[in-house]
Amino acid sequence: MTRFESACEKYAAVGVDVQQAMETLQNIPISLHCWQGDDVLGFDGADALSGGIQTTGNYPGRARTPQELMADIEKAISLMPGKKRLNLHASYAFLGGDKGRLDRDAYEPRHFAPWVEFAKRLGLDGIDFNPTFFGHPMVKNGLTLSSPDPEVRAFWVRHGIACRRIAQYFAEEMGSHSLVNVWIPDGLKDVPADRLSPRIRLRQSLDEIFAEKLPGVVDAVESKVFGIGVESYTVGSNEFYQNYAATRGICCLLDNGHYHPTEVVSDKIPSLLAFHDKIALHVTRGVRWDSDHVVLLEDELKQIALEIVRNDAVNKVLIGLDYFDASINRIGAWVTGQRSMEKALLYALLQPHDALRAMQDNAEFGKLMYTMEQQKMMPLGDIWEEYLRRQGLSEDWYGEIENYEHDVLEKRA
Ligand code: RNT
Ligand code: ZN
Repeated sequence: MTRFESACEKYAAVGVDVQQAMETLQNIPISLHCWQGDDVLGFDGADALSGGIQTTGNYPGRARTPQELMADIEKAISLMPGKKRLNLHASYAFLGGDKGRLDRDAYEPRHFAPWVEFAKRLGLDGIDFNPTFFGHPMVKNGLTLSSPDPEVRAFWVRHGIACRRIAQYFAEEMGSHSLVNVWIPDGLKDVPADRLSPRIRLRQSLDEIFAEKLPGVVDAVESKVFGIGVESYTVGSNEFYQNYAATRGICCLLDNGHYHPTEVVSDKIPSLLAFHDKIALHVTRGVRWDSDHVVLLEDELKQIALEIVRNDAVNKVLIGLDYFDASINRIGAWVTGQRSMEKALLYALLQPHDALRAMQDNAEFGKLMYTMEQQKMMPLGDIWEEYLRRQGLSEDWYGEIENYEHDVLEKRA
């Protein structure tokens, strides 16, 4: 008997169908953030990151052109199991002759045509999109959609509108929805005199951006608790966006690096599922001040996956990754994070949820605790290796990263 067969028996004994779990996992799309490859700079002119987010490190081999970024994404994807989507930012436009001529409020679908071609060639499930409200001179005093300056606000509203149209084009081309996620850096370093007016202006700006009905677009808003240099006040707070999303019938995007340290996204998922038929995630790992470390298979990640799986929400929770590490091989970082998410989902898919729920309902709490602890010692790794093997992959992948570093990245001096 192979290790896999023996593992299947153990899972069968607790009522878990391993084949079914592997099949489900292979069909859960994970949206892959393009910005891990170039330290979130994009290709439309920014030379530094701004807006309270920061990459640290200068590991050699950062992608400097769209072509390099595509090659790196392709390499990363070749080592990732499961179904993948591509998550782009507006700053990754192919501007060609329009560089310096057209600004972000005038980007068009054609500036993203090479990405569509790329995503189709790689057989990706769809393309998600993000307006880029940072790294640009029209961010005035750290503000965009909540600015008191009507010109600043109008510029960024036009950007939001343009981005939703680009996303509609992605949806039509790819035959799959496009999630458009609005995150803005707006906030203040120190104590505000007025916390309400910026929020009223943000509400108004968002209403203008979302006015057009676009059937392929799934709109989302992403809250944050604070950013570097924006410590005292964030306009787009959790309460602001949850109320906004609920009243406008759009989606909340939960980034698990964006909450107070003892708040957990795993508990927010079922709270929102009681009211929303879709939720979006930015899966990341917060470490002290940084909200964007590479995703690892940690307890909270497992809890997030459990809430998705046990609530039958695999089609309701749109999973995207959001982290950026410039201090290690960037492609390896991409793969480690994506595989961690896959492992967490597999862990969650291999649990006897009906039996566990019955124990809770019957108030058999001691037995529930005992059974949940048992799950932690099950032979997950044997199933994972078989899952990889069926997709022509294995756990032994870092050599490929080292070769690519040697053959490609080191030549980008
Ligand atoms: C920033 C947000 C946002 C960005 C990306 C680049 O705190 O998490 O999602 O990380 O849009
Ligand atoms: Zn995020």
